[in-house]
Amino acid sequence: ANGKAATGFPEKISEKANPEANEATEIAGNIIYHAKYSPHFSPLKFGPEQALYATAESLRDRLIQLWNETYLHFHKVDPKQTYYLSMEYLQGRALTNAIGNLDLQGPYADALRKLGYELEEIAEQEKDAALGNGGLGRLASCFLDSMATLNLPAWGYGLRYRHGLFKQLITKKGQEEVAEDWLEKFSPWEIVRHDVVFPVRFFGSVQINPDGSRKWVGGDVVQALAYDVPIPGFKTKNTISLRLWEAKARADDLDLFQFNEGEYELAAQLHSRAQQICTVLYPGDATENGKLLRLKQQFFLCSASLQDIISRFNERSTGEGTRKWSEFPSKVAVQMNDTHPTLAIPELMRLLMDDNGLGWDEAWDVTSKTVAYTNHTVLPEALEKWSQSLMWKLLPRHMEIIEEIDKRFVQTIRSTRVDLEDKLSSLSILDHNPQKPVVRMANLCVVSSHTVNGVAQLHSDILKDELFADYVSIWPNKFQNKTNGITPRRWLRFCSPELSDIITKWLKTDKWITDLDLLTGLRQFADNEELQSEWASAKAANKQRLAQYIERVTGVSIDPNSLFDIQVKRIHEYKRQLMNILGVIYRFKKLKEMKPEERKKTTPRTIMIGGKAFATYTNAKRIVKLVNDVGDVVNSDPEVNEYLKVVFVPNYNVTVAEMLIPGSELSQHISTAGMEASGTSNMKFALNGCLIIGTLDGANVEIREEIGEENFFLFGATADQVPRLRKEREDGLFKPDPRFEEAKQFAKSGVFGTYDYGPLLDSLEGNTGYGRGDYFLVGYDFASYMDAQAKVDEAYKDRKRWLKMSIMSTAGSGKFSSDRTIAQYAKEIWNIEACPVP
Ligand code: NBG
Repeated sequence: ANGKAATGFPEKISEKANPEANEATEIAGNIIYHAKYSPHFSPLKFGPEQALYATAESLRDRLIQLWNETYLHFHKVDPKQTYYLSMEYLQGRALTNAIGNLDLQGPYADALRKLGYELEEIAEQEKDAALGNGGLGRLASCFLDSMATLNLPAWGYGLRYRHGLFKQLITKKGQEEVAEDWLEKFSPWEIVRHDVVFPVRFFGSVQINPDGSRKWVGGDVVQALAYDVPIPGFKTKNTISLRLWEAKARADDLDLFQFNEGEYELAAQLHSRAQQICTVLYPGDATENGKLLRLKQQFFLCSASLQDIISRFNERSTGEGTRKWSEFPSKVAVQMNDTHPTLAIPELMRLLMDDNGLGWDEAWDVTSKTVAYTNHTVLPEALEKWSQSLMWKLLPRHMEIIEEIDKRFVQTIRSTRVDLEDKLSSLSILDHNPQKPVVRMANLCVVSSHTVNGVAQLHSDILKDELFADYVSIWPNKFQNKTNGITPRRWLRFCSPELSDIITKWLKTDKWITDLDLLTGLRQFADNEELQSEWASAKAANKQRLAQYIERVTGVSIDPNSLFDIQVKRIHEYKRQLMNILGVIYRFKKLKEMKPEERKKTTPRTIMIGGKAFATYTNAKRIVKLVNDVGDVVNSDPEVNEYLKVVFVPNYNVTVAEMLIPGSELSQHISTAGMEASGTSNMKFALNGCLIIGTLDGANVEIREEIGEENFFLFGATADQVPRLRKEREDGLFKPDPRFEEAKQFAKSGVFGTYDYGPLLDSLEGNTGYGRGDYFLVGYDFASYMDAQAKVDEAYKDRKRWLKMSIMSTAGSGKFSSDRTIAQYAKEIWNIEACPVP
C-alpha cells in the first residue's frame, strides 16, 4: 500500500479538524484534514509515511487538549508537584502507546482502514525517540507513563538531543556506529513553547557586591527553549509533560559586522557553540573538550529546569503578595535520576541566594528539603567525579557553593562525630588528592538530599551496608529502597495483545492493566489445559512474528519450534554476555561430537543476543564480534544447525524489545552478583511468561521470590561470596571446571575465524598481566551456569511443566509494575497526591 493518491480520499468522509473525534469516520476526517492542511510533504501522495504524520497529528490535537486541561487543573488546585530530572529518556515509538492509552485502538484501526491502511503498517513508520542508553533511560520513560496514569502532578525534564543513541550496524568488523536521526523530518509529538525560554550561563566570574552578596557575571549565555512531549495516562484525562530543553543562541549573538566581512564561521561561533550542547547524547569524554561539553549538558538541564520550576512556583501563588520561600518544599519535589543532574543542588542554592536574596541557612533548608537522589549503580567507574579545575572554569559560583556545603558538612561531623574523623577524607564532597582534585557528585547528592534510594532491595542493602555505610550512621533515616518497575501498558498490553486478551478472558476483567497484582488470579489456572493451550498458541504466534523479523533483519532463518533464548541489554563485562557465548561455544562443540541419533534427543535452541557497546569500550565490542563470528559458523554448519542457531540482533532498542520480549521463552540475566543494580528487562520478560536463567542479583532476587523458586533457573555465586572468590582467583586458588577450559580453548582454536580473541579471553584468566583477573567471575560461575542450562533443556521437553512455569511467571509479576514503584515514590519520598482532572 504505498503511494496512495491524496486525491483518492473517500468522498463520503468529510475532512474536518476535530480534536474530540472518537469514532472512525470522524477520525478519518481529522486525518485527512491534517494530510491536507498541515502538509509536510508534496500534496499528491498519501503514502504510509504521510499517513503516519497525519495520524500522529490527529492524535496530537487530542493530546494538546488534554494537556491544557491538566495544566489548568494543576494550576488551579496548586498541589505539590514532582519534577523528575533525567539526562536520559528512552521513549521509543509513541503512536501505538497514545492510541492505546486514549483507548481509541478500534476506532483508529477502522479509520485507517477506510483510508487504505492497517494501523500496524502505519505504526511501523515511526522512528524511536532514543534519548537514552539503557535501563536508566527506559525506567524514566516507564515512570512518566505511571505518573500520568496515577494522575500524579509530576513532570519529566530532559534534553532534546538532536541525535539520540547511535544506530548500530553489524559489519565484518563488528559493531559500527552511525548517527541516529530521529528528527530527520520532525517529531509530530513535540510542541515547541516559544514563550518558555530561560538564559543559561557558562564560564564568567563571581562579582562581589558592596553589600557582600555575590553574583555570577560574564561568560557565555545561551537560551534554553522548551519543547513539550505530551504523556497521556492510561484511560484518564491526565496528560503530563516531558519537557525537553534545546539550546539556542540569542539573535544578537550573530556578529553582523564580521558576517558582512565574510567571516561566516567567526560571526556565528556563539550559535554553533550553543548548538553543540544538544547535538548528541553522551558525547565522547576522553578529551578535555568532551568532558566540558558533558558538564555543560548537565548544567544546562539543571539550570533551565529549576528556573522553570521557580517561575511556576511564583506564578501559582494565590494573589496575596508573593509566596514565602519556606513553602517551596511543600510545593516542589525534585528527583535526581542518578548523579547526572547533581548540579541542581548548587544551582537551586544560587538561584535562591543570589537572585532571590535568601540567606545561606534559609536557602539550604529549602534546597535540602526539595531534592532527593536515586542511585542506579555501585560500579566505581560510573560514580561521577568532576575535576575541580574544570568546574571552577565552567561554573565558578557553583564551586563556591559546593565548597561551602562541604566545609559546613565537615565542620558538623568534626564537632558531633569524632569517631568519623578518619572517614572524612572519603565522606567529604571535595577530594583534595593533589594529583587529581575532584568533586564527588554522589557525595554531594547524599549530603544534600532528604532521601537517597536504591533501585532493588539487594542494591539498596549494598548502598546502606557498603557504599554509603558511614552516611547511614549519620542519617539513618535518609536511605530507602524503591524496587524498579515497568509499565504493563507498553510491556504487555500493547506489545502482546494476544496474551493480554487471554489474561483478560481468564481473569474476567482487564483491570490488571492498572492493578497488576490481579495477575495472581492466573495461578489457580496454571495447570488448566485449556488455558495452557491458549497460552501456547499466543506464544507460538509471537515466536512466528519474531522469526520473520529475525530473518528480515539478519537473513538467518530460525525454527519457531526451537527454544527461543534471549539476552538483550547493553554489552558490558559485568552483564557477562561472554559467559553466554562461551556456553554456546561449548554446546556447539558437544553437538559436533555427538552422533546424529544423539543430537536428535537434544533440545533445539535459538540463542539471540543483542545490545549496543559503548563506542570506546573495546572488550564490549570484541564480545559483539565474537557473537557474530560464532553465529556465522554455527548457522552454516549443516550437522548442527537444526539444533542450534546463534543470532546477533542488530540495533537493539525499545521497538526491537517490543518484538523480542513477547516471543521469548528463556531470557538470561546473568550478571556477577552485586553488580546489576536492578535490571528491568528481567521484569518485562517475566511478565510476558518468559522463564529466567539468572544469578541472585538486582531485582532477580525479588522476581524469584514472587514467581516461586521452582519457576526460576538459578545459578552462581551470591553477592556476599564475591569478594572472597575474587581473592581466591587472585591468589591462584581457583580450580576451573573442565568445561570452562574446553570452551575457552575451542574459542581460541581459530574455528570462529581469524580475529584475535586472545585479549578478550585472557581477561578471564586469573593471572595475566591483562589486569582484572576475571574480575567478573565468569570462570567461577561457569560450572553452575552450564548445570542450570542443562536443567532448562530438560524442563523444555516437558511441555506441560514449561507452560505452567510460564503462566506462573506472568502470574507472579504484579509487583513489578511501575505503578507500584511510582506510588511508593509519591508516598514515601515526594509526599504528593493524585490530582485527577475532573
Ligand atoms: C542502571 C542499572 C540497572 C538498572 C537501571 C535502572 C545505570 C547507571 N544504572 O541495573 O545498571 O535497572 O539503572 O535503575 O544506568
